[in-house]
Amino acid sequence: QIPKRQMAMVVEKTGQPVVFKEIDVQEPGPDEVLINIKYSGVCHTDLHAVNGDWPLDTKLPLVGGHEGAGVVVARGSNVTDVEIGDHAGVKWINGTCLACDFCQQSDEPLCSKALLSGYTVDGTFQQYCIAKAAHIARLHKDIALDAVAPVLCAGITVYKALKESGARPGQTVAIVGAGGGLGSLAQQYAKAMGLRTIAIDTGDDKKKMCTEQLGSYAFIDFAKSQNLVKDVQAATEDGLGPHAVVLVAVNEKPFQQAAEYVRPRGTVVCVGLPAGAYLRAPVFETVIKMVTIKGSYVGNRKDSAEALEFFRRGVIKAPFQVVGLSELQMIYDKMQQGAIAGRYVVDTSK
Ligand code: 8ID
Ligand code: ZN
Repeated sequence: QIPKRQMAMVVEKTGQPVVFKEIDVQEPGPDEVLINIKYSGVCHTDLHAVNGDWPLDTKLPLVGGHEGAGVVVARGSNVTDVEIGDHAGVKWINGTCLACDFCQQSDEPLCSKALLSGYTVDGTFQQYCIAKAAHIARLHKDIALDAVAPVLCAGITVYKALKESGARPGQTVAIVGAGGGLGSLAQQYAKAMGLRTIAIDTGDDKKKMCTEQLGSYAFIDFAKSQNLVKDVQAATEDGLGPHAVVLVAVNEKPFQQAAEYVRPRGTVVCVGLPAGAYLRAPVFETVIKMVTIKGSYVGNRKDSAEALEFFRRGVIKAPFQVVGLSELQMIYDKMQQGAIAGRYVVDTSK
């Protein structure tokens, strides 16, 4: 009952609108599964892929998407621990070699042979998607497939970044880009982990969402602030700044401000990937404040399972809107303008 043809959103040429068209359904290889994707979140990474603005080439033509939740409909001959009918998620890390130095130490995202869903292999903006069985996310059947989709990249990524920040319960973390997909989930994970959050983004809709729905105790509008560094520090009880900063904005500027307002001994975690951007920090303050600046890249299989378990327990609730897969270009246009509060999820049946 698996069809031979299906609908998909295809990037035919970088920098051009995506095309809604019929394509072949692929067959899984020996170590792969075929997943009937029901819903997929739309991440800003998908827009970077369409724009081709990263120093890493995509395959072309490309089916984007890497936050796909659905049902396993076929499996390869070597796959024994996944059943037909199981619910599963396709993540950014589609597969890795499982043998290199990094894979052996559960740093699979650092594997040089990693296959990237919706970037170097076709992703989840189609009805049937292939993934390496070893890396699929296992989803309990009581989890709603639309709501969990954004967790598969945004959730896992911010959960890992918060762990990498070293912030401990009771401490304060600034979330920069708080109104977007990663940012909205970051506030929810931080809250569940016992952290307090300062949200930084722009606009009254995002302010309302961050402070009334997502649990941040302060919101700083970067477009209105006259002195962002001072305002962020002033938002902490003792004025010394947040213990950690998680940067999920898609702009270079905030990456050049964070080290200035982070607390002495604090950690700046870079997650957002603005095209062509460079980090900048004053050497003097970085040294005498003993600041740590680091990057964080998605999560390994265990981070993924942990992030999903937080969600299954019902402690992570982030706003999302569902539209048909055929409306993907509209989402990209809004995302380009920074006009999305939270996450869009596409329904692959429409
Ligand atoms: O593993 C990783 N490191 C990883 C995983 C997933 C995604 C990295 N990413 C990257 C994406 O490729 C993208 O570059 O994280 C970035 C954010 O992805 P997103 O959350 O999916 O993007 P979004 O929904 O468009 O949200 C971005 C937010 O940043 C705000 C915007 O207003 C928007 O709400 N923002 C911008 I643009 N400039 C800002 C600034 N100066 C800002 N917020 C605060 N200060
Ligand atoms: Zn993503």
